[in-house]
Amino acid sequence: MEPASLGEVSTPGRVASAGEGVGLDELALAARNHGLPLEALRYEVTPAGLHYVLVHYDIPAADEATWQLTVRGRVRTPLVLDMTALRALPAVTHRVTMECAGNGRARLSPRPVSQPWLVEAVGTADWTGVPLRAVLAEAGAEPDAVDVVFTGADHGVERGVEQDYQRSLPLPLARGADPEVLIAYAMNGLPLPPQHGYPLRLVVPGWYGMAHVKWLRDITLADAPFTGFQQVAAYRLRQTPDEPGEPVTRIAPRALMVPPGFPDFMSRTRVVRPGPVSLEGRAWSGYGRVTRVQVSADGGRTWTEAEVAPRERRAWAWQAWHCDWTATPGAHTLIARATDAEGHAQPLEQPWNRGGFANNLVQQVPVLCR
Ligand SMILES: Nc1nc2c(c(=O)[nH]1)N[C@H]1C(S)=C(S)[C@@H](COP(=O)(O)O)O[C@H]1N2
Ligand SMILES: [Mo]
Repeated sequence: MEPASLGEVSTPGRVASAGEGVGLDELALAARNHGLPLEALRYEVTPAGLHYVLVHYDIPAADEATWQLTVRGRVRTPLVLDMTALRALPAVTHRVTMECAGNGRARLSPRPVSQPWLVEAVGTADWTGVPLRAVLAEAGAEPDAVDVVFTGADHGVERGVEQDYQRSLPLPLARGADPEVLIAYAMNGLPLPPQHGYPLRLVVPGWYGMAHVKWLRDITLADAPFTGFQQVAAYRLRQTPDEPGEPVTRIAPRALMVPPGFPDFMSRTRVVRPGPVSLEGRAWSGYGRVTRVQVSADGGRTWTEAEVAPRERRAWAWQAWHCDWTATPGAHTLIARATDAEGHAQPLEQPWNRGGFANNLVQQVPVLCR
């Protein structure tokens, strides 16, 4: 469980000094990894090309004709599955909202230096594939298996540690039915696009993006908790570099608004006309249903309850919301705030940690009415 067992010592992530702007290294990441254009919140299912993308290393070369998924480790029957074998198994489709754990990072102060997301690292897709539990049942877990390690075909160096992208899930979650983890080969009814994991990826409904391993090539059952880089060095909530920290897991609640009116090119400030404005958006939480979305037009002094669409049981997609606002001439800041069935609500002050994870500060939308 010690980060030292990585075999290679990782250097801590960097935190920007006071007043230091986003650097060219961060711009290079931001130019490769794109967010959801917020006006695309209009779509219940995000068109694949508008879904956010986050790739740590390179998109690997992949060919579904020769792709193999191995299942090994603490199993009774090791498996080698090609795409034909996987497609022959009963398929299911789940609509899942996925969000990067670093969403919101760029607004933190001091800023953790990494992919500088504002609020747009989210998307919802219909993922089709085979339930992970069906494949695990076919392989048969040995009684001492506790953790399931997923390996992608991409390879790189991160904070000094050379690695394949790997993450694990505890066995009970991996073979659970709610959420049902998928080995997905289709997104919105078509083969996965290269950037989203072609030809195979994991989908872990309700969990932040890092768990959804793309370009999935191996599943290994282990008799001890996995201590790889992405599990114990990255994706931990820490205040200092040397504490072990808590693991990043499920998605904290968030509401986002379809930007009203039209934008100013550089500032993105919204311009609306005086009179009634219909505000709408989406809200989600990895802890269950969103029960409440509130909107403020006066910086959080007074709140209006938005109408929130219901969510099906065992569904892991965002819910639509809307409310009406009467715009008066002048500058305004609109704020949207979600609360879920477990009572988690978006904070009005942002939670800081060294990785800049799970910052679900309420969204603030500057609007000029004229
Ligand atoms: N193999 C592999 N899987 C990966 C990643 C990666 O870099 N390599 N990035 C993870 C992270 S941090 C996120 S947020 C999601 C992003 O998925 P998307 O690009 O399909 O939106 O993929 C996850 N799965
Ligand atoms: Mo991410």
